[in-house]
Amino acid sequence: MAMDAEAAAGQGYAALDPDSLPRRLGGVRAMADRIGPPAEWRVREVGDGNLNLVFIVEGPLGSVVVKQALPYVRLVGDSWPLPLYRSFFEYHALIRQARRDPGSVPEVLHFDEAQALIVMEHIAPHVILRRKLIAGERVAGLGERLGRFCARTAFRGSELAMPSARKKADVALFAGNVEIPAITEALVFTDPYRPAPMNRHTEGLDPLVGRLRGDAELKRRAQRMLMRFASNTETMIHGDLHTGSIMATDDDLRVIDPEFAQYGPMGFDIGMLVANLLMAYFSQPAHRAPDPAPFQEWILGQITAVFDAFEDEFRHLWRTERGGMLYPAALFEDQGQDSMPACEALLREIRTDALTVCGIEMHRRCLSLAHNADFEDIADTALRARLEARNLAMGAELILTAEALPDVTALARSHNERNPI
Ligand code: SR1
Ligand code: MG
Repeated sequence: MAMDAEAAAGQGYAALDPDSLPRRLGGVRAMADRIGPPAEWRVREVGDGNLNLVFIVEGPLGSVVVKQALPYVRLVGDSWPLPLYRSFFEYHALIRQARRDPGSVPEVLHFDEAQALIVMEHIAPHVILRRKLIAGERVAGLGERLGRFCARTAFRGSELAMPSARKKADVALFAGNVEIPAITEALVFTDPYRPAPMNRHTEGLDPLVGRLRGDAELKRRAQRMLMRFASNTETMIHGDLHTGSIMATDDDLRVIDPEFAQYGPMGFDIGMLVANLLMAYFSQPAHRAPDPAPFQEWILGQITAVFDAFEDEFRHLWRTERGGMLYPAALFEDQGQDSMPACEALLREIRTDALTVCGIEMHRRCLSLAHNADFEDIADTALRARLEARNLAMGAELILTAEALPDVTALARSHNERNPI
């Protein structure tokens, strides 16, 4: 069981800094073995996320990353306390993801629960995918690799594949992660649709924001999705799979930062991922002028690949690894019946959830607390508002039409031509 922040404080939790790190972690065998003697370590703090400290530690033999949770939200400050135990869940999520999709996440070298820190493989020369997309850099096989990751983690973390007792024990373990999902429950699903204290949006968007908040059907659907997010434990989800949670080179990638992991709906991760690819798409006119179209089309191709790879891999796992209590062969193949229509029906439900989550994530990144650099880096606020408005309008259409499974890329092209403000 994860210890809470107070218990950890009782065991001497203290935030690291570049000076104290070699002294305090010098005795960690896994680090010295990997990078060499502590006396020769060089330490840089590189965290630019919303929550944690992240250090790159280099020695004569190599480098590692040390990620340490802070007892508050870094983005906001110590007025918003946050349990250190998120590091425990990140550790448990990383080792599960490594089993369910080998090679997809950094290798964990050491975990210290009381210090809320994980020492892991330094993924280099990879950079944060969001930065590559803003810079117009392609990643070969991006959508296919991420679609497969989502399918493997979704399928193998569910009772389609896992023994029921083990899955239920895991659900119980992750149910201890309360405050972190609460961030998503508020910032993602609820705050965009009300004037919450920490919200902000670009000047010029008021009329559109008013229309979204005035749409009771839209809010009903967002709340229905929240109910499924909070109570449907289909599989272990990453929980925060945006383009800042992926590190990439031109032909390789790793998924990082699963501290928001919980058991939840299978469509959640692909929905959030596709939303962030769409925000990269809609922001391109500001980053790639005068001709954003070629890179925008490449992004849309990756979105198609995410869905295709997810569904192809899911079908493959359905045929080859369906050993859990759900949809057993005893009910289908053993009685001479094809189970693939059941698989296709499930995939349609997953896609409906994904499209709904996608629309909600497109809203929260422009209206709630944590915005995306894709739009935030646009200094011209009139241009930013115009591009964010396209994104907001498409998000609303996705939420309202998800059950009809609209063609995401056609919808994106169409909204890219409109000016809703
Ligand atoms: C207060 S945390 C804000 C956001 O940062 C994380 O990466 C999650 O996306 C969260 O919603
Ligand atoms: Mg993160």
